[in-house]
Parts: sequence; C-alpha cells; structure tokens
Amino acid sequence: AFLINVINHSVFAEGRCNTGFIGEHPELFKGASREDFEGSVLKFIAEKVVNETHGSEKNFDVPVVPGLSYPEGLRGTKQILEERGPEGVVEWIKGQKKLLLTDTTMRDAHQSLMATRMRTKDITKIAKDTSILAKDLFSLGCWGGATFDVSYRFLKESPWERLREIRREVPNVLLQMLIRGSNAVGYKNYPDNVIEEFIRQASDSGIDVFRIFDSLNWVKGMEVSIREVIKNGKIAEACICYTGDILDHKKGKYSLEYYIEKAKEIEKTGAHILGIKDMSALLKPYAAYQLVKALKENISIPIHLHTHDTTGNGVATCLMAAEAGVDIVDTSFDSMSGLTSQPSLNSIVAALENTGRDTGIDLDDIQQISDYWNAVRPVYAQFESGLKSGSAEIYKYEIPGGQYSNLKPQVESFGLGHRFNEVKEMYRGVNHMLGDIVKVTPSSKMVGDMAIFMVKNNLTPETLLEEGKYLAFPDSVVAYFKGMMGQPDGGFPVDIQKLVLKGEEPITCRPGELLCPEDFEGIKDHLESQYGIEASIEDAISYALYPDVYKEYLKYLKEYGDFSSMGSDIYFHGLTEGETCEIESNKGEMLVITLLQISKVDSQGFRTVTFEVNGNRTEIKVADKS
Ligand code: 3PY
Ligand code: ZN
Repeated sequence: AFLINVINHSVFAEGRCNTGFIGEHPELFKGASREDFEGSVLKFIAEKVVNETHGSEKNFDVPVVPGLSYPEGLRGTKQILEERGPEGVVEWIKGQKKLLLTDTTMRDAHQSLMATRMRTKDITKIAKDTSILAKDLFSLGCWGGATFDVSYRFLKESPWERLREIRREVPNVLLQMLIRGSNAVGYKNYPDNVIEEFIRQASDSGIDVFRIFDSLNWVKGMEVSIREVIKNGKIAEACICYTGDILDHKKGKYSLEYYIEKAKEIEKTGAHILGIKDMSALLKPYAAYQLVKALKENISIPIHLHTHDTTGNGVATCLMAAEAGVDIVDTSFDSMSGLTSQPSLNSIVAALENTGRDTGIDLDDIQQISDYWNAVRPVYAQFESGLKSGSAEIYKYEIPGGQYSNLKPQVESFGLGHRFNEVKEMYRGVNHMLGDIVKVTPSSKMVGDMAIFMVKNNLTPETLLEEGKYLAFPDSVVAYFKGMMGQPDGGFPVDIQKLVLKGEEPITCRPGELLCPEDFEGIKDHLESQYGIEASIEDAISYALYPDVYKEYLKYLKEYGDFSSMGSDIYFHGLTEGETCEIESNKGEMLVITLLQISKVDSQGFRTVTFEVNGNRTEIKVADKS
C-alpha cells in the first residue's frame, strides 16, 4: 500500500517533490507487496499514456515463440568446451569443412540497428528455441559492447541477470561477449583488477567466448584480458580491428603486411582465435579474400570474421572470406540483419547450401527464429535511425555501424542537425589530422566528439593550432592525447598533443599500470550503507565501471520499481483505451490490467486514468505536461 499512499500524496501527485523524495524516505518501502507493485505499474503506464503515447492506437503482431522442448541428447559447441577445453574447441574448429556461424541478434544487431534497446524479456523468450533450432551455431553473440551500459542506463535492467537467464535457456551453444580490452564494457581504461574481476564474473555467469579488442590495435592493451580469459578456462578471441583498404596501395598505413604482423603478435599472446573486427564495414569482398588467405598462411589459430552490412557488401564479404578459408563468420537472423547490423544468417546459409562450405543449418528451422524477431522489431521502431539502404559512402567516412546510426541524433543534440554533412566531413578530417587511426569504441567516440567540437567552434584543421589555444577540448580528446586509451601506431601528432594537453605530460605505458586497484569491499560497504542493498561482487563491479549510472539504476528501482516482466509493447507504448495486458508481479502473481479511460484534462492540468486490475477499478491522477 505504500506506493498507493505515495502516489496519492498531494506533494507527489502534483509533481512538487523531486526524485529524491522516496529515496530519502526508506520507511515507505517496508513490506513492499503486490499492491506496491501494482501501484508502481499503474503509475508507470498512466504516465506513459498521458505524457508520451496519449493512448494512441498500436498495431503490433504478437511474436510467435515455437515453444519447443529440449530434445534428448541436445549437444553443441558448449559441450565441446566442457569436455575438451578451449584447445579442444580450437582443434574441433580446425577439423570443420563447413563455415561456422555466430548469431549476433542478441547483441550487435540491436546495438547497431536500434541503439542497443532490446530488453531482456524479448531476448530470453526466444533463447530456448534458438538453442534447439539453431543448435549448430558456433556461438551466440549476446553480451558486452554497449549492452551493459544501456541495460542499466535506459532499460533499468540488470545485465548480469540477463546473462544468467540466457545461459539457463541455452545449455548447448557457446555464449560470446565483446570486451573492449582495458576499457571493458566502458569508454575509458580501468584498473587491471576491475578487468580481471569483470572477466571472472562474466565467466561464472555464462560467457564462454570473449572477443577482445583494443580501440587502437595496441596489443599491449589486450594482454590483461587475454591472460584472465585463459586463466578462467574460457576462449580468448583477440582481434585485429580492420580499417583503411588493403586493396588501395596508396593508403600505406593499413596494408596487408600491417595486419599480418598484428595477427602474428596476437597469436603469440596465447589467444585461441583471431578475430577480424570490421566494425565499420570497410572490408571489401576481394580484400576479405586476400586478407583471410594471407592470414591463413601466416598464423595457425582459427579466424573469426565480424563485419557489418552498412555498405551493402556484407554478404559478399563473408562469402569471399569463406572461399579463402575463414573458419567462422558473424551474421544475424535476417529480420534483424542488414544496414548497420550484420549480414543475414539466412542468406549465407542459403548461399552455401550444396557447396563445400555448407553450414549444415536448416533454413526452415532458423526461419522460425527470424519470424519471431520480425514481429519484435516494430516495437523498437522509435530507436531505429531511419536508414533505408546500405551506403557506400561509409568507405569514405570510416564510421562504425553503431556510431553511424547514432551520430545524427548526437549532432542534433548539439543543435547542429543542419550541419550533419559537415560533421561527417570533419570526422574524416579529424582522422587525417590524428594520423589515420583505428576508429572503434572508444577511439571512434573521441573522433566523433572532436569532429562535433570543431564544427561547433567553427575550427578547421588549418586554424586549429592557432584558435584552439584558448579552448578546453572534450574529455575524450584529452584522455586520448594523454595516452589513456593506449598508444596509436605511428604515435600522436606532437603539436596537437601539446595544444590539447596544455602542459600536462602524456603517458606511454599501459594506463592500467598506473591506476590504483579498485577496492571492491569498500564499494560493497558503500552500497550497503547508502542504498540498503546486500551488495554482491557483481554490484560492486557495475559500480566500479559506471558509478553514476549504477547509482541512478538503484535509485530508479527504489523509486519506481522493476518493470522487467512487463511486455515491451506496454513498456514502450503503454496501453490504448480498452486494451488489456497481463504482467507478472515480483511475487509471481498475475495482474490482468485493462485501461478503461483517459479523462480530459481538468482545471489543474491533471488527467485521471482509470484501470481495471483483476476485476477492481483503480484511478491514477497524472499531471499532463503537454
Ligand atoms: C562496441 O564496442 O560496442 C562495438 O560494437 C564496437 O564495434
Ligand atoms: Zn560490430
């Protein structure tokens, strides 16, 4: 009843309290019950319909879940890892003639198409059927990258819980994550013990394959992660990030020889698999053939190709890589593929049928999973970029898939929407100014921040050194020039470094060597005393990675509740008048909620939203902010 009391409190109802109101009154939470959950759900829906969706019509198909049972003796790559260890998996990969496939739908596909907003409920609902119908996948790319941050920041869900739930549903296929080397799942370097503890917990919670990269291709920046993954008995896939164009001999820096040398360096670290990470879809089909062929001649660990379809050439790149002997490629179920996402899994399976690299995957089986995602996707339409086709323009700008779809809103948020083309040109100009660097999170974000900064301040590469003297540069740019993202091949342009650092000394060692180890016990004590939670090591790691985001998440849960059991159509679009939904309470009881009516605005600017909940009428008053 406490939430009903809170909601009906005149201070709260009139919006006169700040968000700290409930946080400062923990006594309100004593004995949180089904009624409390009901109150917070109704308040959430009422807010949504009054101030966002206005009860407008929705027309979503219900995603069909095949609902299969695990067949007896279901096996997959996970069993190979369990029985034979990472080396056994490597031997097994080498023995395969077929092209092995990773599905990225649960991570990079939605990160690249819909700003990483896929909720856990939509992922876990199809996880069991995926493990059965797509049992021959090499792995499911389902965690890491931006999903960790976005889960807490926007979806108010625990990424750890998501991982455990996927693991429970998928007993037979390797689960894979993306880790940004010393930047973990963040945008800056963390102390070594944060990286180590993060990897340990991710391993314990279900990750089998760690795809590790460094945003400047600095192998030293990956060493702590590789070592820790190996220590945990998991598979270390270390990457070369692909940039430039090996076919264009005028572009000297990122030549075929450059990648061969990097790959050899990576093999020496003990990594089990080499990843080719083509985050910006720059690896053209014939370049893929040349690159894979040359790498196969120079290293003996398996090769796993990751590309995007931003340029429209993704499937062709994968097929040419397959022809050259690549072991594994990343794809996504076709309804979640293409554009800034991965090339289509279904298309590649079909293309290779009855060839020497036939994947052995059944097209009718995976169609059922594609159909599910096809019905889920429209619910997230508001997060899509509006990009209607592939764009070969990307070869010119070298902007990663996820960043490309996010750059426009970022530029608009600075009031520079009308200068978007200038920002793209400047992205290219900044890259050139910095000596042509690898651009992937977080170095890509730094280049984007610098490009926006230059356009905003009307700077050009020619005027920067003079006019930049009195300007404070964005944090990411300062961190880069200080050496806090690692060391780029070819070093830093010294004049710009001096300009940005304004007297501060850069470092040349691994930032992790200088950062003080994190005190996890101290963090746990802090969380316990400040937020009254019994903090686990996972909570402490999340706080160490994203202190402010994590604190906001805890506050949100306390103030509003946990809505992870709510369907995404309701979560994002509320209810329409006359519509009914079912939501399971935190105690496992079912709430059957019908939105009966949204009243007209009253003289004080409030609307009354009338619901029926399990047969009882309830009214919620909400201030109309329009
Ligand atoms: C990430 O770091 O999240 C990426 O997907 C980089 O391509
Ligand atoms: Zn990617």
